[in-house]
Amino acid sequence: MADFKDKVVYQIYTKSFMDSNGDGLGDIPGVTMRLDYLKELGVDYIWMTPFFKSPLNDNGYDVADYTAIDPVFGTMEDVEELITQADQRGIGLMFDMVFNHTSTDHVWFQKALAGDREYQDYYIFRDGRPDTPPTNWESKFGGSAWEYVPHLGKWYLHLFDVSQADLNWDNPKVREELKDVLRFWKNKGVRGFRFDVVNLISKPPIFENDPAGDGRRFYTDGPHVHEYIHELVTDAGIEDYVTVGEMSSTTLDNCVRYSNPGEKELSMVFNFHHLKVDYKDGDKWALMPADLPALKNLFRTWQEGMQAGNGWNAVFWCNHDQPRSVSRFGDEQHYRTESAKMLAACIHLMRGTPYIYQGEELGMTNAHYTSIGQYQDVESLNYYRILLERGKSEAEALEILSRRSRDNSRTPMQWSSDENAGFSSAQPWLAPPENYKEINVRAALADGDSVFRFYQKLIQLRKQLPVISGGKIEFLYPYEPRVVVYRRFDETDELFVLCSFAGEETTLELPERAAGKTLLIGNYEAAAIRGGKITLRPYECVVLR
Ligand code: TEU
Repeated sequence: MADFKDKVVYQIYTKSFMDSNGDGLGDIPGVTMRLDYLKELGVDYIWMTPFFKSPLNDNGYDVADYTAIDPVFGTMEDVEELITQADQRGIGLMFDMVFNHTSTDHVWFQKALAGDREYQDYYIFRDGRPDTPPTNWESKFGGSAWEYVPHLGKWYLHLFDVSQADLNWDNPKVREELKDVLRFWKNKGVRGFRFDVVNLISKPPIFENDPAGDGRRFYTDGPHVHEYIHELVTDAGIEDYVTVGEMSSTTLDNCVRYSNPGEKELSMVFNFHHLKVDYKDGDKWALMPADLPALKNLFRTWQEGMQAGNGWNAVFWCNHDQPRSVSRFGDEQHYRTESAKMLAACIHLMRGTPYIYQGEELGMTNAHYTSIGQYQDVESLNYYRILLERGKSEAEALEILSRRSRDNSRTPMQWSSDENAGFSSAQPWLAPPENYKEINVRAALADGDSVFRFYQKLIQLRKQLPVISGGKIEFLYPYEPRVVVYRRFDETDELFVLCSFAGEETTLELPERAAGKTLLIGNYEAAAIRGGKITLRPYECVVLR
């Protein structure tokens, strides 16, 4: 079994990491060019977002051929070279498998459209009239989750974009096809897999309207999901690989099952509940300040719950679908580096495998776009239109996008203060924020106290102290609203982690057992401990040992 508990994964959004051929788009040789940087950071795996053949309506999450490389990103030889070069640096590649749906450009779907009944059963088609979709389910990108095909007299299901048709996992031929995809990449030397929205693959036997919601309660963590994941992993022979499932709107009980080693499903899971504490009434596109007590409670529930069930969390703040964490949960204006470091310590010392999203190790910020023309993301463009239809003004809709758009984390990696942030010799497909002149890799490597150096230390600590990767966790001070406090412990070691999410000083009683312990790592000079109390400065993190 590949060990992953003391490992750290770095996520690369391939389209925005490094452009090697001057077309303004990130590519595979660009990643190979930057491997020494990732080696210096100290990461063990690189998760690359999809670069397979795709029309790129959803930037590669609309796959038209799972075992072919889209020319925009490079060639199969480039992929083989990357795998070799990464391996020489002790870094494993984790590829992103989008198995809930394919692009409607996929040959399977094209055959289905041409009337081939065998391939129609690869997808979820339902006979119907053009004015009545089979259910009232909604796409996660807005609008109906069904699209009518007049010449077939049928609807097909798409939980995401209309160009992303959901696969029929109840069809054993589909499952066999996808096992072959895993075997193909396994034989190429890939050492890990991320499974995109894998908890949506099992649809209910009967499709019915959802009078109270968008239909997700019918297909999320569906009836055969555990059986199908177990079958996929064991038949493809990847039970010993590092695997992570993206679990949309899931439950703790299911995530224990998905990641408990006895189930032989996945190594670990992403859940997103902690990234919805600033969704007003659960609506991503309705703004409200982050509910910090709710955040603390979610951390405690999931960390202690997964521990109790012997499950395993992927711990993260950001990815290619989320706004930048320092802009969302920190204070990028007044305490950017302090809050970036605090956010890092908060999750890197928890029980789980940490994921660093490209640029997070620099404290990169949201895009700060001011016009709709700057946005590219299909979900954001759909919701801009929907927000206007709901009566929001253009200014209100742009304010919401500036806080919630997935483009916030998809701006080019900021390598230097050179033109285009050193990402490309051409105009990048998405504009970097102006702050790339100050926030970039070259500056970070030259600064011994940079956010980058802080991440390096956290990664080193994970390798040095078994209590971090293998110790137990207990959350403390549940009623302290703005400071996350937890204890990590095993038979021989004990850490206390205190992370303030407040923009001003906060003082609290030091945990009794922490008395006499010394500062292991922090983002201010020294911890202000006096008379059994600790005063935390704005966004201060203190780790005592
Ligand atoms: O994301 C699943 C998903 O629901 C995301 O779209 C995200 O949670 C949502 O945008 C938040 O509002 C996966 C991929 O990570 C995402 O990039 C893809 O667009 C999506 O699946 C479809 O493949």
